[in-house]
Amino acid sequence: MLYSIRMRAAQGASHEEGGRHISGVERLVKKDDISRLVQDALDRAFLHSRGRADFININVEYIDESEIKRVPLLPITTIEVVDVQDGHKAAKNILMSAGVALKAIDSGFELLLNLKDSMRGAVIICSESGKRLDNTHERGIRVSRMDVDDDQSFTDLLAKQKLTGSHIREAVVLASKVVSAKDVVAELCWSDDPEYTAGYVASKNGYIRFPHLKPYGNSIGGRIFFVKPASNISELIDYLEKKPVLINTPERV
Ligand code: WAQ
Ligand code: MG
Repeated sequence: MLYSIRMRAAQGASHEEGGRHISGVERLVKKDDISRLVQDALDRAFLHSRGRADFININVEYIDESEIKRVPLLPITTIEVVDVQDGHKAAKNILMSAGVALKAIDSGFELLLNLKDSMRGAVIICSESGKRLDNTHERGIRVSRMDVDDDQSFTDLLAKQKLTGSHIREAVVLASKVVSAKDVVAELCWSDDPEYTAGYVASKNGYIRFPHLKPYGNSIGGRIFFVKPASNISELIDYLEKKPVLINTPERV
């Protein structure tokens, strides 16, 4: 039996009342793990580098096993870049090779670089025209109800590539769900944690990370989902927010 745990923390007011987004958690876990992971989520909300959380919303919800979809974990590659400028250039090239038009790449970067503060969710953009297609304004789409099928084999797989920490774990899980949606062409992301400068481009080709997509100390991050023209946006949002998805790590060799 699995349960979805979702946490979102805000400062100044609740998210609904315009509070500043601090942090969030999305997990699918066994019943025995709920109390430990709810505690972890609370600790994260209270100890976050983006600031003090005043409003914490934690939601625990039963998931019907028959609803769960399984999708493969994306393979991970790191492209070494020397600085943010180099990182942006490399990320743009990868987006282009994933099939995103230059116009759309430019509007995705422009949108993220002009944010006044981080949103709590992602923006959907047409991969050809670059037009924003969701109408969630400053809220964004929050991808929820996903996790890895087997924590230990995921940890082992990451350790083999000398990758550790919660940022990458959560990002690879989220990206694996996002690119499993049929209308998604690619995702662009960088962290909103001031000390975390890495970001990635994900597509059906894999999860490609860049150590520098944002200057150190900057707490504005975000996510763009580039989708096919004529995508069914409400169906896509429903899949990303609601569909429970477990990410399968590859068989051990
Ligand atoms: N659904 C949609 N958008 C989200 C979600 C979600 N569940 N969680 C976060 N976001 C958006 C939101 O706008 C955040 O401000 C932004 O993404 C960044 O979120 O080393 O840490 O959780 O390979 O800060 C990527 C590189 C780290 C990891 C990403 O994102 C690596 C990261 P953060
Ligand atoms: Mg963050």
